[in-house]
Amino acid sequence: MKIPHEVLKIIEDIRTMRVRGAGKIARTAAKALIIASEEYRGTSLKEYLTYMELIAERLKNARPTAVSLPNAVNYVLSRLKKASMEPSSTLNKAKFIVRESANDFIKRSFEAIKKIGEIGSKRISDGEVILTHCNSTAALSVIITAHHQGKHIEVFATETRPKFQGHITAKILAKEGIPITLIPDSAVRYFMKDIDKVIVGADTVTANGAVVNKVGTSLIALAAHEARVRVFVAAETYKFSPATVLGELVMIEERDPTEVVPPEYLYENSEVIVRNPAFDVTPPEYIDAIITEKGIIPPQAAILILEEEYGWVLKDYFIKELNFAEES
Ligand code: RUB
Repeated sequence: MKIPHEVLKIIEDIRTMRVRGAGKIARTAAKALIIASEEYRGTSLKEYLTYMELIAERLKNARPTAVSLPNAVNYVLSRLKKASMEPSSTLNKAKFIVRESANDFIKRSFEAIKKIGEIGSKRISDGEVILTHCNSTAALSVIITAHHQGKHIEVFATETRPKFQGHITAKILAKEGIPITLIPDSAVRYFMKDIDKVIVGADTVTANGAVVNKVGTSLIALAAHEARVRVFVAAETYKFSPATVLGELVMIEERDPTEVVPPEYLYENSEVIVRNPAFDVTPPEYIDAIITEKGIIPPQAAILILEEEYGWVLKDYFIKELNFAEES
């Protein structure tokens, strides 16, 4: 079965980071499922389901760390599978379910970001200086909402090597009229004395409340902890990872070394190993609160969000594990 060109392009855009940021990756994957579904030209529901599962797998493997990606894909696929098990199911109905649930995911995602802005901005006081890392739509929603409420805030943004997503953040905030200072990542501890709060986004939140976000986040949290500066994470509930409830680890993406040094450097210094992890893990002890669209929670309460949002998925996991244990 052929994967449509447009869907292959989306997978490539996610892999090469033309589409980036956990939320946008998730929404784009949902959109790709709609395109794939509409492009299916066959007449067999069974074949269509196999085709959609193949596309879902390819999308999920485009980048490994942000759980928002498999969560978005599973949101659509689980609804598709459930509907297609009904005796009255048809290919047209199945296509309708994909379109409806993918659009529903995208709509909920935007609503969550807005709500996070409303909830999180209440934690920002007039006159505060905020530090942010990388480029997170959820974290920016908090900052920009506080600014729109008339609070006079100032922001420090890290450059975020090696891909410089901090430059995007600085540009967005400057356009909003928020005083913004761009600093090298390595200057975070130097400036921490001037910071009132750290606000970052998340790619994945684990069951024990650890936050996986752009590499460097854990160092910032460490410096903030030392200076008694509070650390807030803005994360929609689809960034919580159900698999981690069973102890599954989050895979940290390592990208090409040529994002860190030019190819000539690698060629001329073949004995030098250059590594480029894209994310790191901040333990819950270094996080004061996670701002979700459902409210603000201490990181240790991540499991409650997982139970509420993914209880049914977890039940499936547990049944599979139980069957496996009985069989072996
Ligand atoms: C982006 C990054 C962001 C989170 C949250 O990494 O780490 O902080 O994805 O972003 P990359 P958002 O640039 O490698 O994708 O709040 O926009 O979902």
